[in-house]
Amino acid sequence: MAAPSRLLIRGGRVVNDDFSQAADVLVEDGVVRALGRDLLPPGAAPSGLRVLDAAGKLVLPGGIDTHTHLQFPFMGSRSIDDFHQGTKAALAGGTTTIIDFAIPHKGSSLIEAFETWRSWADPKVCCDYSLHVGVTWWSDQVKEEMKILAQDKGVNSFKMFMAYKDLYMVRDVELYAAFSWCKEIGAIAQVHAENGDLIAEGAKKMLALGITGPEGHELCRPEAVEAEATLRAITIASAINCPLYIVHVMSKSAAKVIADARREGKVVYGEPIAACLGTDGTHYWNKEWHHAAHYVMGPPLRPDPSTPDFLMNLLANDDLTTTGTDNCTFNTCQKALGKDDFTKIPNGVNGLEDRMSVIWEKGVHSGKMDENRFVAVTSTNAAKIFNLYPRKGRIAVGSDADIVIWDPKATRTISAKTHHQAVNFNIFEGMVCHGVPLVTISRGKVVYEAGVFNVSAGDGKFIPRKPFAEYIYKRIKQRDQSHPPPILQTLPPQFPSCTWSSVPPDWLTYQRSQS
Ligand code: DUC
Ligand code: ZN
Ligand code: ZN
Repeated sequence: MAAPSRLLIRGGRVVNDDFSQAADVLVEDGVVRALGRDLLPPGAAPSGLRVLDAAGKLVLPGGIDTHTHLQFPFMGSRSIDDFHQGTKAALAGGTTTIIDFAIPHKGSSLIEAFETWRSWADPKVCCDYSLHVGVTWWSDQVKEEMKILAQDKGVNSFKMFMAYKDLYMVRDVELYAAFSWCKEIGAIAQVHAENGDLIAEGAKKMLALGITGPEGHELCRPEAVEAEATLRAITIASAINCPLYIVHVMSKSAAKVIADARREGKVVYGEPIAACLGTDGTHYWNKEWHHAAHYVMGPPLRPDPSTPDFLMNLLANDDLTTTGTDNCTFNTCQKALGKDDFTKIPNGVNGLEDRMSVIWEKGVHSGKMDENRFVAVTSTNAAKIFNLYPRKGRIAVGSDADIVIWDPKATRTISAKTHHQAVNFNIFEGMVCHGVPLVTISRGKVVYEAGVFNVSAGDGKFIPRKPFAEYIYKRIKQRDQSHPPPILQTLPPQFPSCTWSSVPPDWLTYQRSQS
């Protein structure tokens, strides 16, 4: 990337998650150098300083998409948006950081998967990126590699699948081991929460009934399948006081489980995605097969049309915390692998380019959340959970100059004909969104402006993340000191004023030997 120029973003309203202020922003060498009113005295700008007029506009931290799968080899295909086109499209939509997933096959090395994903992404990315790593099997090798990834490779989040039986799915005992180890090494455990056994049985049943189309995908994995796994994961995590992050919360039932757990004080975070906030699963019944197939993802979008509004309300009220996209796009010809059998339709939808606008339209323009909450759910909360804060997710002196000049009044109509992603379909087709990114700045460089890109493959950087993010681990550590894990809290009546640590371990054995 060419040396970042000096920029002055003048006259805008700078919006962070906690407050907004009228301020100029001075950017130098890729970071924010100064923030305040009238940073440039009247008169000509000094040479080497570019002034961007933001009068009447919002100046926001660049978006962080917590969940993408670019060029992901999956279900006999490879997602069509690669690290180049996908991240370029992200910038056009106001997203300046993505977190993708390196996912090893069962029995394979996590570190090799991580290095493979890096070799795909590093030469291609146009925006900054980081990697979560999948834990698809369990062994001493996996444990050791997780530790190396957390300590030396900048990975502080590991995802376990409760679905995709025989491919990625792990069992409860493996979840327990992986969660415990995540806590030990200071990572956050993530889960794809769906009951994989029930899905496998449900799919057989649908096919036996002759239901082979995309609607079978939802019918074989209804809401309860997601809600049950969500509750199970939370129960396992809270037995060991491990922080937990539920990716792609797609249903009202699963979101309620998370909201209840948070109200009980559990350290759990829920991530709805652009797709479930902006559209719904009624499309699975569309009479055009290809249309319906383009909405197939796991977990599915829900046919209950009140779902997007419901999830947005929970997001606005902090029952849900971050937003991603699960962007994993397949062209119509790739989706056609499942023409005669919905279980073979490659799972995945778009969202990377449109997430910010969809959330502005359905969240802020609708009046459910204000501009500060918008920033919280599109960047700041993710930066805090994944330990990127305040480098990312905030406009403050010293932060990376990842900034979007946002026009809250302008509108744009989403369409596959005009989007910048590779995929030939857009699940938000025709949606008119208020909230348009006019200028996107990535580490101090204007990379997208008025529809024109100024960025090359490889300009983005891998951003390592350290373990033990304070935002999540302060509470965890304190709880470990003050209480035993909840599963151990019910003490025998003989010890009304004891803690478990003061009960002799052989007490019960002794009592039984006496009776
Ligand atoms: N769900 C999808 O729809 N695609 C990729 C992986 C996943 O869990
Ligand atoms: Zn998933
Ligand atoms: Zn995913």
